Amino acid sequence: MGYIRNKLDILFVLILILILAGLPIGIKAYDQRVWRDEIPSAAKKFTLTGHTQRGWLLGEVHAHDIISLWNQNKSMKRPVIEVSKGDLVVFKLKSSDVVHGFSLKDFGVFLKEGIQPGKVTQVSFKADKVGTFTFSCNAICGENHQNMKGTLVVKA
Ligand SMILES: [Cu+2]
Repeated sequence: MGYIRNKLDILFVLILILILAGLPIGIKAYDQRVWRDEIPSAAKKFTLTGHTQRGWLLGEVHAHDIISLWNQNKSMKRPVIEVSKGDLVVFKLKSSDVVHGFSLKDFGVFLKEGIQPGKVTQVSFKADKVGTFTFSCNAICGENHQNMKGTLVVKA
């Protein structure tokens, strides 16, 4: 009987190892599938990181960047993003400090919930009209909140 028990124990451990090893692989596969389903590869993707002193920063911002950003002059940046008419545009929105918001009313984008630090909020829309449009932060985030803006240019 003791012999069978040991065999069952080994089996149990093997199953446990399989689950532990398989879980991350499964999660990764699931993420990739969701990602692929949601965003066609032809979409124009941009990452915007909100910063209370510097406004919208194009791209990822890392911890060491934030420290140097605080030490630089406090002028707000206003990024300009260019796309073409008909593009599917995806913004990955992040925050480097406090809760920010995002609004691009010309394309019906208006976040009701804020962009939490450490999380990614994604918005997408079809750039179906030509022109120059302004996006902004729609969550009161500090003294420079009103200046936290950027420009989207949709070319013909
Ligand atoms: Cu903000």
